[in-house]
Amino acid sequence: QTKRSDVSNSEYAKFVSQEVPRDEVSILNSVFSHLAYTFHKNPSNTEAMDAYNGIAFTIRDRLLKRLEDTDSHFISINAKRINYMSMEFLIGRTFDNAMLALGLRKEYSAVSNTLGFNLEDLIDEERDAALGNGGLGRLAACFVDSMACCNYNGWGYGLRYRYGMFQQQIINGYQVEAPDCWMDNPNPWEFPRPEISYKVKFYGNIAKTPSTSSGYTWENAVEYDVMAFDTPVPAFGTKNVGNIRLWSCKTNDLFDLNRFNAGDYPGATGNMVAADILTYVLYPNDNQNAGKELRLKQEYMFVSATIQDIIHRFKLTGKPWSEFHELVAIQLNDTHPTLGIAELQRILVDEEAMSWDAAWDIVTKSFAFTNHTILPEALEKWPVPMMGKILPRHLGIIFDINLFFLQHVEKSIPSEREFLSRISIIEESSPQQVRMAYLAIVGSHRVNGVAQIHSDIIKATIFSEFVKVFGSDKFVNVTNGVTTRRWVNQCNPGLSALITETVGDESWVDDYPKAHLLESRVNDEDFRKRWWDVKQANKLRLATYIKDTCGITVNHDALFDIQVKRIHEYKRQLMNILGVIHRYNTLKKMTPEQRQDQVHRVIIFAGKSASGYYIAKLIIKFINSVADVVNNDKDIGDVLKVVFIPDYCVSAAEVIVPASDISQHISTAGTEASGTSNMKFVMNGGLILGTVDGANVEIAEEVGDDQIFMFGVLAHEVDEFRFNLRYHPDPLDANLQAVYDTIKSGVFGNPDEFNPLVECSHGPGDNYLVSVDFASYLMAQDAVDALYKDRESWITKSILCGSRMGKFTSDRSITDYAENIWNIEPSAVDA
Ligand code: B1N
Repeated sequence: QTKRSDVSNSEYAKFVSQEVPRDEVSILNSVFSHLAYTFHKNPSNTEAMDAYNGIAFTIRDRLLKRLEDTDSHFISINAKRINYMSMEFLIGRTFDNAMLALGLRKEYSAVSNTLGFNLEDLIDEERDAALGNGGLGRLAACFVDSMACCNYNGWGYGLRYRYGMFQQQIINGYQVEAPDCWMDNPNPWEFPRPEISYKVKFYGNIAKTPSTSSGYTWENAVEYDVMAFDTPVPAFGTKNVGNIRLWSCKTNDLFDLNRFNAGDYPGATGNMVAADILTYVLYPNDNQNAGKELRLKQEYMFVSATIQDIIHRFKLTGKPWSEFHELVAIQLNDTHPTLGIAELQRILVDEEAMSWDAAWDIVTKSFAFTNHTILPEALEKWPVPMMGKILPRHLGIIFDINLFFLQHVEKSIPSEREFLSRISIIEESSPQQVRMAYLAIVGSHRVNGVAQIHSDIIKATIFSEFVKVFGSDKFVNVTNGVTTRRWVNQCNPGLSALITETVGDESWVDDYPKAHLLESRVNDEDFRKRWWDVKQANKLRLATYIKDTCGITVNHDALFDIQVKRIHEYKRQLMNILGVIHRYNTLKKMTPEQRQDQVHRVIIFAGKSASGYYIAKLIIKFINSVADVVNNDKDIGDVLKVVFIPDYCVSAAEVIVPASDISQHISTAGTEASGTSNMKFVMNGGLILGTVDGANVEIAEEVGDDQIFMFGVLAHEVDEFRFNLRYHPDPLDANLQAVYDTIKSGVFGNPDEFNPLVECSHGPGDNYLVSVDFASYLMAQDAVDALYKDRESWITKSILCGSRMGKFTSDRSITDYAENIWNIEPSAVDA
C-alpha cells in the first residue's frame, strides 16, 4: 500500500485547474526556467539544442495539462475507449506539430528569436521518433492524431524501442545500416510512468489444478516487470490530447549482486540484458515476416502489458464484465498484436474465474482486426513448438479456440476434411504452424482491409473461406487516410496559406473536404500563378536538401518525378530505373538541340530496404550506379538527373512530398494494399503516375480519371500473365531489350552484379510483371512529358487534384472505424 497525502481541495488542486498561460511573456519566462533549472544552462552557454529543449519543455507542460484534462473528462463520462494496438508508431518529429496544434507557433517563433535562434533551425534539432517501418506505422501515428482531433477517446499502445528504424547510409552506392540512437538526447515528449507496470511471463509449464475455473495454471515462468511511457499526441482545434502508451522492461532488480561480488560480471547482468533486449530494436521488415523468436517475445510482452492495462482501467469503472465491450474496443493493427486475443481469454478463464463461453463472448465483441497485405511472405505464422516453449498456456488456449471454431463450422456448414484443414488456425505442416491472421479473424467481430480494392481482394482470395463461415458482413472496408495537420498544414506552409485564404479561415485543417473550395479559383490567373509559385518554392527547398544530403545540384525548374517508399520488388522501383535507362538511351541518340527541347527531369528515389533483403539492396546499388553515369554525362547535363536521397524518414518526407510534380505508385496490380503517400502527394498538388492498385483507384475516382496517369495490367489479370511468362512467354519488348543491352555493355559497372535484376524483370523470374507493364509504363511517362510542356493544363490538373482530396483525411478513416466498427461517439473536453 503506497502512502498518499490528501491534497484534494488544497492549493495544489487550485493550481492544476488553472489554464497554463499562453502569452509570449509567460512562455518566455517558462523557457528561461526550464533552461536554468531543468537543463542547467545559462545565457552564455545556451546552444541550439538547449534552446530547442528549453522551449520544447514548455510545450510539454502545456500538453501534459491537456492530457490530464482529457483523461479525467473521459473517465468522468465513462466513455468507451479505443485501444489501437500497433507494434509500430512512425511518429517523426513532434515540436512543430505541437506548436501548430496549440495555436502558439507565432508566440514560439518570437520566443526563439528572443533567445537568438531561428525557429526553423530549432525544429531541425529534433530527432525523428522512428518506431515504425513505413506505411503501417505511419498510419498508426496518423490515426492517433485523428482520434484526438476528432475528440474520440483513443489511445495507441506500442513498444518503446531503444533503436528505431535504422539509419541508412549510402556508401559506394550500397545501403549500410547504422543504429538509430534516438534516445541519446532528452525526449521532451515522453513521460515515464513507473507507477504503471505489469508482470509479463514467459516459458514455464502448464499444470492442472482445481484452484482455477479453467483447471489450468501457468507455472515456473520467467517474469519481467514491464513499465509504461506515455507520449501525448497534440491535437489541432480542440483541447483534447491523445496518448501513445509504449512499454519497456524494468531491469534494475534483475541485477545479481551475488554473482557480481563473485566476479561473474556477465552472469550478474545476464537477466538484465535478457529483459532489456526485448525492446532493443524494431524489426526492420516491411511486408515481410522474419519469424524470429525474439520478435514473438516482443509481441507477447506488448500484448500482455496492454491487455492488463486495459483490464486495470476497466476495473476502475466498477462495471460488470458483461459491459466490457461497451467500454473497450481493441483494434489490431495487422496480426502483430493478435496474441492479445489469447491473452484476454487466458486472463478471463484462468484468473477471473469466467466460463470459456462467457469469456469468448467478451473477447470477440471487443476485438477487431485490420489486414494490411496479401503478400504471402508477410503473413505471420509461428511454429507450434516455438510458441509452446515460450507461451505454453497460450498455445493450449489457441488449440482450444481452434477446436471450438472447427466444431462450429462442422455443425453449421457440412464440410469435408479438406475445407476444415484449409481454415484451421493450425497449419498441418511439419512443424505445425499457428496462422495468426486466422486467429485474428476468428477472435474479432470485424475484419477490414485498407482500400476498397484490397478489401474486395481479401474477401475473394486469402480469406474467402472465412466469408463462407462468418458471412460477408463481418468483412468491411475502411480506406486509409492521412492527417492533414502534418501532411498539408505543417509540411507545406505556402499551400496552407492559399487554402486558408480561399476558405476564409483555418477550419479546413480539421475539416479537409473544405479544400474543395480551391476549385472555384481554378480560372483565377493570380491564384494559378501563386499555386505554381508555391510548388516552385517547395522544389527549391527540396533542391537545397538534395544538395546538402547528396551533393548533387539539381535545377528546380525541371519536372520533379519522385518515388519514395520502402524498397520492395512489388513496388517496382526496378521498373522506374529501367525506364530511366530507356530515357537516357533515347536522349543519347538525340542531337544537342533536340535534347534541350525535351522536358528536363529530376528523378528522385528514396527508401530503405530490409537488412536481409538481397534483391532490394541490389536495386539501391543499381539506382546509384545508373545515377552516377547519368549525372556525370556531359551530353545530358541538366536534361536528366537521378538522385537517391539517403535515410528516407518522416522528416525527409515532409520536405520531399510538397515538391513533387509527379510521383510514382506503380506496384503490380493487387499487391499494394492501399499506399498512403499517394494521398499526401496529391493533397500537395502533385499529380500521380500509378497502376490500378490500392488507394490509387479511389484517388482516381475522386479527382477524375483525366487528372491521373494510370497504366498497366489489372489485378484480375495478374495470375494469367504470370502463368504466360512461365509457360508461353511473349517476345521481349524491344525497348526493354535495349535497356538490358545497355546494362550488359557494362556502362553502369559489372553487368554480372546486376544480372539478378535482369533475371527478375522478365521471363519466368518476373514475378511482379515488370516486362509485362513496361511498354504501357513508358507510354504513360510520355504522356506526363507532353502534359508538362503545356503548363496551363498542368496547373489546372494540379489544382483540381489538390482540391478533391477531402476523402483521404484520416479523420474520415477514423470516423468510419468509429461508426462501423467501434460504435463510439466523440466528446470534447471543453464541451
Ligand atoms: O500498410 C499500409 C498500406 O498503405 C500499404 O499498402 C501496406 O503495404 C502497408 C509486416 C507490414 N502492409 N503490411 C505491412 C509492415 C511491417 C511488418 O512487420 C507487414 N505494411 C503494410 C497502411 O495500411
